[in-house]
Amino acid sequence: MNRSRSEADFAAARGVIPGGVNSTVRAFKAVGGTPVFIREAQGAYVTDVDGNRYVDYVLSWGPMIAGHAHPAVVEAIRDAALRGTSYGAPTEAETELARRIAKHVPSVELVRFCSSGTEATANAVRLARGFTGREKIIKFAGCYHGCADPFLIAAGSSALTMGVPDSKGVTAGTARDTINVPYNDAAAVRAVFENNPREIAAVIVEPYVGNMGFVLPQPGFLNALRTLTHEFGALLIFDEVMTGFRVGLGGVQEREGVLPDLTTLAKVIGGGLPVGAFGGRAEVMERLTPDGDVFQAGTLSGNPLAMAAGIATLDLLDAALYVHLERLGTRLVEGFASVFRARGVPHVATAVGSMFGFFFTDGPVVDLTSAKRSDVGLYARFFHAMLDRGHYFAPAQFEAGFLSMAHTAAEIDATVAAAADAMDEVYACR
Ligand code: KE4
Repeated sequence: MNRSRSEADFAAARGVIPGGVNSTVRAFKAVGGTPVFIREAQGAYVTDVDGNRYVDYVLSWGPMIAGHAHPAVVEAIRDAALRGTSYGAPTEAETELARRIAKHVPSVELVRFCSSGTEATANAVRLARGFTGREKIIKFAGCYHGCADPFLIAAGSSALTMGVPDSKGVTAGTARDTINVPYNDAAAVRAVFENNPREIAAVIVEPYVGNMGFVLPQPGFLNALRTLTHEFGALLIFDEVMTGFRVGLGGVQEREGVLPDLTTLAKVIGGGLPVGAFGGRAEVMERLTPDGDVFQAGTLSGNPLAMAAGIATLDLLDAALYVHLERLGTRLVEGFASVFRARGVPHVATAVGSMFGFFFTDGPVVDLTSAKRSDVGLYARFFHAMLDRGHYFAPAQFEAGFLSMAHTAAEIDATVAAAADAMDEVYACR
């Protein structure tokens, strides 16, 4: 497949943008090769600058559940843009989108908008610290909450009391206040609470993980986090930036019946435009400025075009859609499983709502340690073999896959057929 223009574009971009990209994962470092530069996208497909067309399972890392350039979303953005693009003043559209989120997400009574998932999680942690008067947070190894300093922390040697920076530029002081524990390990969470009495402000978790590959909670894990945070006086934050309006209208918290104190959202609620949001119980949210004492601000928070795109997108979603998308996702992962099984390729594959994922390991994958046992070299070869056949997956093993309203059984079956051919190419040559 000729991608010479992407190669030229990448060289040009690197002359003026660090690494040639504006978000790290786009650089294809995890799979090698040159990132594909996109010219346009329609429905379930993206087209690169060389004119190659791909079935898109990245969907901008989640936002495009309506499919690319959905007419209703494009029209809503156009109508809004004709009335101006930003005012820095409140608008009715912000109230309209907030009402939709409060209606669908069970734990959300009040919601504040910002412009990215990182802003949402960073503000949610500040709010939890302000509300509890405590400073430390617990997060889970392999869960990603955006690129704010408190989250770029790895487990430290004294794993029960403090973390270590996971990026240059993050200070030891910041790392001291973030404690990493293994996902699905409620006992480790209890131990951290007992080792840090009355110091933990919040536990933040991806209730279904999309950032170490697609990994689900073990039965009872989310309930255990709810019980532990109540017992020790900390807030529970569900980071549903990726799962919100992805695994169902009410997210993981509705599917699992576990209500957090705060929820972070982004991606789908912006319909592809920059939006983040954090919301929860009124008692907590009312601590935000201007009425409360926990500061938050943002020039483009609640931007009218982003609100219009979000409202138009959410108004396309209903419960039946998620049943349909989960059927498509199941068709895909079962098709993959039959391809991999027929070739003796160790694998685990999962689909829930409009998300899916697969690992090349004989599983089970329950945390970062077990996820890292997967064959990332095989994933990279499979990724490129599929890309060359016109099927675009996440350019990294430790990500999730997504479906949209525009995907049909025809795309799924074509992808499964391509996977058989791709795996013959890459697995035979091991
Ligand atoms: P943003 O700041 O990228 O809008 O959101 C950060 C974030 C927070 N929480 C969760 C659960 C997330 O998945 C994300 C962002 N997801 C990545 C995909 N792994 C976005 C892709 C990228 O970084 O370019």
